[in-house]
Amino acid sequence: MKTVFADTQLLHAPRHEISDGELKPAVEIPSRAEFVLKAISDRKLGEIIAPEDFGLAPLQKVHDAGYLEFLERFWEKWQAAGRTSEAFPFVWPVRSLRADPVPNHIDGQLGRYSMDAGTPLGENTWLAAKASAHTALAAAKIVNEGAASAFGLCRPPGHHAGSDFYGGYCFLNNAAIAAQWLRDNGAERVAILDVDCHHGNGTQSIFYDRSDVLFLSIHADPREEYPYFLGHADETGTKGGKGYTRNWPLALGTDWAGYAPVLDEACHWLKVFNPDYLVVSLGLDCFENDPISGLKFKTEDFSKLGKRLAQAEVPTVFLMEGGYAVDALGTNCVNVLEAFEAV
Ligand code: OKP
Ligand code: ZN
Repeated sequence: MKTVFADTQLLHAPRHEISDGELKPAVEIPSRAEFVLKAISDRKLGEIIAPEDFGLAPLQKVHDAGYLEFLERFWEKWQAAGRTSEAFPFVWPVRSLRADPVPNHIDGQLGRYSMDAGTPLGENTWLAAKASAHTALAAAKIVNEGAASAFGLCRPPGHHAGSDFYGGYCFLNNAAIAAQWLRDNGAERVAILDVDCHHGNGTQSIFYDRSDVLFLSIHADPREEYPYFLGHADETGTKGGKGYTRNWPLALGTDWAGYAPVLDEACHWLKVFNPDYLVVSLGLDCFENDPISGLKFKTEDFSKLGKRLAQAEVPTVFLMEGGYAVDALGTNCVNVLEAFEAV
């Protein structure tokens, strides 16, 4: 299986995040990608290639123009305001407050275009996020050209980012951008299966009223786990998209034995939908030793996941999302990909 990765993705190197009432060391860090790259070459998964430049058009099909401009201009405005460190928002247009007009002040813009204070935005975030999206697009293109699968080593991740907001370490929704690009390049139906431990709220919201992109997500119950405000079982789509979103919130502590039947159910709906392509939002944070998540996969369970996904027999684009147990990240990731190819 080919892997796509751009060195530019390493330039987003956050120092801290706001967590547990403290400024703690950031966990979504460049070494995540480096550990995965090492496992890919150690285990000879296949060639690692850099993405071509897809420009902004495929990003603009998913994201709000004002939001993209905010990301692109952020650092310049931040510096003009005399700030030198990475940024965190601290005020949001919740309920009774107005999201529009978009404020002129950079502190107002940070709140208008974000969902949490746990996602540092820095000097090179835009460049790295854009490269991560281009990595997703290049992986989609490989599969669109006839390969059975490809892996986009996306980092920063994407599934929490909505059309006009960032959060959960995500800035551009790589999976949504790839799915939309496949739709625009010949596919009639694209399915997205999100197996990250956290609900992919951004991806869900982008496709919530559409029937051409199926969104399936298995994750820790949002009553107990980030992102807390989306991902419940009764969210199934709206308008023409009714029935084209499905969520399986799981109890904290769920292991492979509890997960496997749910995955079978998701694969059943995948089969019913009969997509041209499958995009897997591949979070590796269901791992039992992950520092920030509540599910209990063992290392060998990631191989079972890869094997089960292969049985769907759909051309598949894997895009990395979360996973923060860095020393095990490469092994767990390649376990999925290698088992998928072995079927
Ligand atoms: C992103 B992805 C823990 C803070 C957790 C947010 C988690 C974002 C997960 N004290 N902050 O889905 O892996
Ligand atoms: Zn996650």
